[in-house]
Amino acid sequence: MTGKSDILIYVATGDKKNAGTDANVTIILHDEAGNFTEKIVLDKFLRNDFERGQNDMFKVSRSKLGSLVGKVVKIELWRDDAGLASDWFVDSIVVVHTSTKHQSVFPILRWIKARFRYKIKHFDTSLPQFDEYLEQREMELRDKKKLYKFAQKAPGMPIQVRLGLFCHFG
Ligand SMILES: [Ca+2]
Ligand SMILES: [Ca+2]
Repeated sequence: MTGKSDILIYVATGDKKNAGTDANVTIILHDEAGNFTEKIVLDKFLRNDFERGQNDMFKVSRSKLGSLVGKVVKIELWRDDAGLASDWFVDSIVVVHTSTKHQSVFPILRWIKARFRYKIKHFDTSLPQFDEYLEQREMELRDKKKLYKFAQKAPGMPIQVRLGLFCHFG
């Protein structure tokens, strides 16, 4: 238990083409006892958040923490499709309790689609056969298949380049 304290959320957007977004991003934090926060909209006044290669920090006040008391072990994350090229590649999200300095690191390393609620566990270490987020995994698999079909049709591309397309979804 870490008690009630302010929380800082650090969001690192990937440093690759079109990684940045102007979409509206919302997050819910869960602790190990199953408590969770309100919906927290990640938006810093007068700042262009979530640009390519950028690290954005958001302070969450105690009033928004809902029932959350312990260490954050799971996050739910989603976005809308506001703005041009709203596709968003997230490298990582780190949640820090300001009182204890406890950090929870969530490596994301994937494209976040519009209006899908991603559930990501601390270090996302679950094995595929025990994955409780089957829908999410299936969606990512479908994307890979689509991409594979596209890659097969792309004429004159060396095989290494075609396989390289998969890296985004790794
Ligand atoms: Ca983008
Ligand atoms: Ca932006």
